[in-house]
Amino acid sequence: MEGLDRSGKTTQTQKLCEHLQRTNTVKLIKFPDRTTPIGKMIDAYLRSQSELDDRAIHLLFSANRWECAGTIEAELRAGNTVICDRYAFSGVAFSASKSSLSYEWCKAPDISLPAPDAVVFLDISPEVAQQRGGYGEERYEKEEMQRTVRQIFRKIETDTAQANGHIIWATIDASGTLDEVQQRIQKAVEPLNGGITGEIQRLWM
Ligand code: Z5A
Ligand code: MG
Repeated sequence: MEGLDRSGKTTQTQKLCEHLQRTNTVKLIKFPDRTTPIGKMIDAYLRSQSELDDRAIHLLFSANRWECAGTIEAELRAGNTVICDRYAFSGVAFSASKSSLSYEWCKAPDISLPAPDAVVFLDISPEVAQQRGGYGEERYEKEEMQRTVRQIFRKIETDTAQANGHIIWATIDASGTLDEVQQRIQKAVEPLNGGITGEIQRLWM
Protein backbone atom coordinates (compact mmCIF):
# COMPACT_ATOMS: atom_id res chain seq x y z
CA MET A 1 0.00 0.00 0.00
CA GLU A 2 1.61 3.20 -1.15
CA GLY A 3 0.51 6.77 -1.34
CA LEU A 4 0.91 10.32 -0.32
CA ASP A 5 0.88 11.54 3.20
CA ARG A 6 -2.51 11.21 4.93
CA SER A 7 -4.01 9.34 1.98
CA GLY A 8 -5.33 6.70 4.40
CA LYS A 9 -2.72 3.96 3.94
CA THR A 10 -2.63 2.78 7.54
CA THR A 11 -6.43 2.91 7.86
CA GLN A 12 -7.00 1.05 4.60
CA THR A 13 -4.18 -1.45 5.15
CA GLN A 14 -5.88 -2.48 8.38
CA LYS A 15 -9.24 -2.83 6.62
CA LEU A 16 -7.74 -4.86 3.77
CA CYS A 17 -5.99 -7.07 6.31
CA GLU A 18 -9.30 -7.76 8.11
CA HIS A 19 -11.02 -8.48 4.79
CA LEU A 20 -8.34 -10.91 3.56
CA GLN A 21 -8.00 -12.62 6.95
CA ARG A 22 -11.36 -14.25 6.36
CA THR A 23 -9.70 -16.53 3.80
CA ASN A 24 -5.92 -16.07 4.22
CA THR A 25 -3.23 -15.91 6.87
CA VAL A 26 -2.10 -12.29 6.59
CA LYS A 27 1.08 -10.64 7.84
CA LEU A 28 0.93 -6.87 8.08
CA ILE A 29 4.21 -4.94 8.04
CA LYS A 30 4.60 -1.19 8.36
CA PHE A 31 7.53 0.76 6.93
CA PRO A 32 9.28 2.45 8.47
CA ASP A 33 9.21 -0.14 11.24
CA ARG A 34 10.07 2.29 14.02
CA THR A 35 10.55 -0.48 16.64
CA THR A 36 13.97 -1.76 15.48
CA PRO A 37 17.28 0.01 16.31
CA ILE A 38 17.41 1.32 12.70
CA GLY A 39 13.73 2.28 12.92
CA LYS A 40 14.41 4.30 16.08
CA MET A 41 17.04 6.34 14.20
CA ILE A 42 14.52 6.95 11.41
CA ASP A 43 11.86 7.96 13.92
CA ALA A 44 14.16 10.50 15.58
CA TYR A 45 15.02 11.97 12.16
CA LEU A 46 11.36 12.24 11.08
CA ARG A 47 10.48 14.02 14.32
CA SER A 48 13.42 16.41 13.74
CA GLN A 49 15.09 15.17 16.93
CA SER A 50 18.24 14.33 14.97
CA GLU A 51 19.92 15.49 11.76
CA LEU A 52 21.32 13.06 9.18
CA ASP A 53 22.90 13.37 5.74
CA ASP A 54 20.28 12.82 2.98
CA ARG A 55 22.14 9.71 1.79
CA ALA A 56 22.47 8.29 5.28
CA ILE A 57 18.72 8.52 6.03
CA HIS A 58 17.87 7.07 2.63
CA LEU A 59 20.09 4.05 3.29
CA LEU A 60 18.57 3.62 6.76
CA PHE A 61 15.04 3.46 5.26
CA SER A 62 16.31 0.81 2.84
CA ALA A 63 18.15 -1.13 5.57
CA ASN A 64 14.91 -1.08 7.57
CA ARG A 65 13.28 -3.00 4.69
CA TRP A 66 16.21 -5.38 4.26
CA GLU A 67 16.08 -6.33 7.93
CA CYS A 68 12.50 -7.50 7.23
CA ALA A 69 13.12 -9.13 3.84
CA GLY A 70 13.80 -12.57 5.33
CA THR A 71 10.51 -12.46 7.25
CA ILE A 72 8.61 -11.42 4.12
CA GLU A 73 10.10 -14.28 2.11
CA ALA A 74 9.38 -16.81 4.85
CA GLU A 75 5.74 -15.69 5.02
CA LEU A 76 5.35 -15.93 1.23
CA ARG A 77 6.98 -19.38 1.13
CA ALA A 78 4.55 -20.50 3.83
CA GLY A 79 1.74 -19.48 1.49
CA ASN A 80 0.70 -16.45 3.52
CA THR A 81 -0.31 -13.01 2.30
CA VAL A 82 1.97 -10.08 3.12
CA ILE A 83 0.65 -6.53 3.14
CA CYS A 84 3.11 -3.67 3.55
CA ASP A 85 2.06 -0.21 4.65
CA ARG A 86 4.60 1.70 2.46
CA TYR A 87 7.59 0.00 0.80
CA ALA A 88 10.53 0.81 -1.47
CA PHE A 89 8.40 3.06 -3.69
CA SER A 90 8.01 5.52 -0.81
CA GLY A 91 11.75 5.24 -0.28
CA VAL A 92 12.46 6.47 -3.81
CA ALA A 93 9.64 9.02 -4.02
CA PHE A 94 10.52 10.87 -0.81
CA SER A 95 14.32 10.78 -1.12
CA ALA A 96 14.42 11.64 -4.85
CA SER A 97 12.26 14.69 -4.13
CA LYS A 98 15.39 16.15 -2.46
CA SER A 99 17.54 17.97 -5.00
CA SER A 100 20.70 16.34 -3.59
CA LEU A 101 19.71 12.77 -4.61
CA SER A 102 19.14 11.35 -8.08
CA TYR A 103 16.26 9.02 -8.89
CA GLU A 104 18.54 6.17 -10.00
CA TRP A 105 20.75 6.47 -6.94
CA CYS A 106 17.68 6.26 -4.73
CA LYS A 107 16.49 3.04 -6.37
CA ALA A 108 19.81 1.21 -6.05
CA PRO A 109 19.77 0.02 -2.40
CA ASP A 110 16.29 -1.53 -2.77
CA ILE A 111 17.09 -3.48 -5.95
CA SER A 112 16.33 -7.20 -5.45
CA LEU A 113 14.08 -6.84 -2.41
CA PRO A 114 11.08 -9.20 -2.64
CA ALA A 115 8.83 -7.55 -5.23
CA PRO A 116 5.14 -7.04 -4.53
CA ASP A 117 2.50 -8.70 -6.73
CA ALA A 118 0.39 -5.57 -6.51
CA VAL A 119 0.94 -1.96 -5.54
CA VAL A 120 -2.14 -0.06 -4.44
CA PHE A 121 -1.30 3.62 -4.74
CA LEU A 122 -3.68 5.87 -2.80
CA ASP A 123 -3.76 9.14 -4.67
CA ILE A 124 -4.93 12.32 -3.01
CA SER A 125 -4.30 16.00 -3.68
CA PRO A 126 -2.10 17.78 -1.13
CA GLU A 127 -5.08 20.09 -0.46
CA VAL A 128 -7.38 17.23 0.62
CA ALA A 129 -4.54 15.56 2.56
CA GLN A 130 -3.98 18.74 4.55
CA GLN A 131 -7.57 18.70 5.79
CA ARG A 132 -7.04 15.30 7.44
CA GLY A 133 -5.88 14.79 11.02
CA GLY A 134 -2.29 15.19 12.16
CA TYR A 135 -0.90 16.77 8.99
CA GLY A 136 2.19 18.88 9.37
CA GLU A 137 3.73 17.24 12.44
CA GLU A 138 6.67 15.48 10.77
CA ARG A 139 9.62 16.52 8.64
CA TYR A 140 8.27 15.73 5.14
CA GLU A 141 4.71 16.93 5.71
CA LYS A 142 5.00 20.09 3.63
CA GLU A 143 2.80 20.88 0.65
CA GLU A 144 5.62 21.58 -1.81
CA MET A 145 7.42 18.35 -1.00
CA GLN A 146 4.18 16.35 -1.27
CA ARG A 147 3.61 17.74 -4.78
CA THR A 148 7.07 16.64 -5.91
CA VAL A 149 6.60 13.24 -4.25
CA ARG A 150 3.33 12.78 -6.17
CA GLN A 151 5.11 13.47 -9.49
CA ILE A 152 7.89 11.00 -8.68
CA PHE A 153 5.35 8.31 -7.76
CA ARG A 154 3.91 8.71 -11.28
CA LYS A 155 7.37 8.15 -12.76
CA ILE A 156 7.87 5.09 -10.53
CA GLU A 157 4.54 3.69 -11.76
CA THR A 158 5.70 3.92 -15.39
CA ASP A 159 9.16 2.54 -14.68
CA THR A 160 7.85 -0.32 -12.56
CA ALA A 161 5.43 -1.38 -15.31
CA GLN A 162 8.38 -1.56 -17.72
CA ALA A 163 10.88 -3.26 -15.40
CA ASN A 164 8.53 -5.60 -13.50
CA GLY A 165 5.70 -6.43 -15.90
CA HIS A 166 4.10 -8.80 -13.37
CA ILE A 167 3.36 -6.08 -10.81
CA ILE A 168 -0.24 -4.86 -10.81
CA TRP A 169 -0.18 -1.10 -10.14
CA ALA A 170 -3.57 0.24 -9.12
CA THR A 171 -3.89 3.98 -8.60
CA ILE A 172 -6.92 4.58 -6.39
CA ASP A 173 -8.71 7.87 -5.81
CA ALA A 174 -8.34 8.12 -2.03
CA SER A 175 -10.49 11.23 -1.60
CA GLY A 176 -13.79 9.34 -1.14
CA THR A 177 -15.29 8.03 2.10
CA LEU A 178 -13.54 5.23 4.01
CA ASP A 179 -16.01 2.68 2.61
CA GLU A 180 -15.70 3.93 -0.98
CA VAL A 181 -11.92 3.72 -0.88
CA GLN A 182 -12.09 0.29 0.76
CA GLN A 183 -14.33 -1.04 -2.01
CA ARG A 184 -11.98 0.30 -4.69
CA ILE A 185 -8.99 -1.37 -3.05
CA GLN A 186 -10.72 -4.73 -2.67
CA LYS A 187 -11.65 -4.63 -6.36
CA ALA A 188 -8.07 -3.78 -7.35
CA VAL A 189 -6.60 -6.79 -5.54
CA GLU A 190 -9.30 -9.22 -6.67
CA PRO A 191 -7.12 -10.64 -9.50
CA LEU A 192 -4.80 -12.02 -6.79
CA ASN A 193 -7.56 -13.87 -4.93
CA GLY A 194 -6.62 -17.19 -6.51
CA GLY A 195 -3.12 -16.97 -5.06
CA ILE A 196 0.34 -16.67 -6.63
CA THR A 197 2.62 -19.53 -7.60
CA GLY A 198 6.24 -19.61 -8.76
CA GLU A 199 9.43 -17.95 -7.60
CA ILE A 200 9.35 -14.77 -5.53
CA GLN A 201 10.05 -11.90 -7.94
CA ARG A 202 12.77 -9.35 -7.24
CA LEU A 203 12.26 -5.62 -7.28
CA TRP A 204 13.73 -3.62 -10.22
CA MET A 205 15.76 -6.59 -11.52
N1 Z5A B 1 9.38 7.56 4.20
C1 Z5A B 1 10.56 7.79 3.49
O1 Z5A B 1 10.99 8.92 3.33
N2 Z5A B 1 11.23 6.73 2.99
C2 Z5A B 1 10.80 5.45 3.14
O2 Z5A B 1 11.47 4.52 2.67
C3 Z5A B 1 9.57 5.23 3.86
C4 Z5A B 1 8.91 6.32 4.37
C5 Z5A B 1 9.07 3.84 4.06
C6 Z5A B 1 6.62 8.55 7.73
O3 Z5A B 1 5.89 7.49 7.16
C7 Z5A B 1 7.43 9.26 6.68
O4 Z5A B 1 8.46 8.41 6.18
C8 Z5A B 1 6.62 9.64 5.46
C9 Z5A B 1 7.34 9.02 4.28
C10 Z5A B 1 8.68 8.71 4.81
N3 Z5A B 1 6.68 11.06 5.36
N4 Z5A B 1 5.83 11.80 4.91
N5 Z5A B 1 5.20 12.61 4.54
P1 Z5A B 1 4.67 6.87 7.93
O5 Z5A B 1 4.09 5.86 7.01
O6 Z5A B 1 5.13 6.40 9.27
O7 Z5A B 1 3.68 8.10 8.11
P2 Z5A B 1 2.32 8.16 8.93
O8 Z5A B 1 2.55 8.94 10.13
O9 Z5A B 1 1.70 6.80 9.05
O10 Z5A B 1 1.41 9.01 7.98
P3 Z5A B 1 0.81 8.55 6.67
O11 Z5A B 1 1.25 7.16 6.37
O12 Z5A B 1 1.11 9.54 5.65
O13 Z5A B 1 -0.75 8.54 6.84
P4 Z5A B 1 -1.69 7.43 6.21
O14 Z5A B 1 -1.34 6.13 6.82
O15 Z5A B 1 -1.68 7.52 4.77
O16 Z5A B 1 -3.11 7.88 6.67
P5 Z5A B 1 -3.98 7.37 7.92
O17 Z5A B 1 -3.15 7.42 9.17
O18 Z5A B 1 -4.66 6.12 7.59
O19 Z5A B 1 -5.07 8.51 7.92
C11 Z5A B 1 -4.70 9.86 8.21
C12 Z5A B 1 -5.92 10.61 8.80
O20 Z5A B 1 -6.91 10.72 7.78
C13 Z5A B 1 -6.57 9.89 9.97
O21 Z5A B 1 -7.07 10.85 10.85
C14 Z5A B 1 -7.72 9.12 9.30
O22 Z5A B 1 -8.78 8.87 10.17
C15 Z5A B 1 -8.11 10.09 8.20
N6 Z5A B 1 -8.68 9.42 7.02
C16 Z5A B 1 -8.23 8.28 6.42
N7 Z5A B 1 -8.99 7.98 5.36
C17 Z5A B 1 -9.94 8.94 5.26
C18 Z5A B 1 -11.02 9.17 4.35
N8 Z5A B 1 -11.29 8.36 3.33
N9 Z5A B 1 -11.77 10.28 4.55
C19 Z5A B 1 -11.52 11.12 5.60
N10 Z5A B 1 -10.52 10.95 6.50
C20 Z5A B 1 -9.74 9.87 6.32
MG1 MG C 1 0.35 5.63 7.88
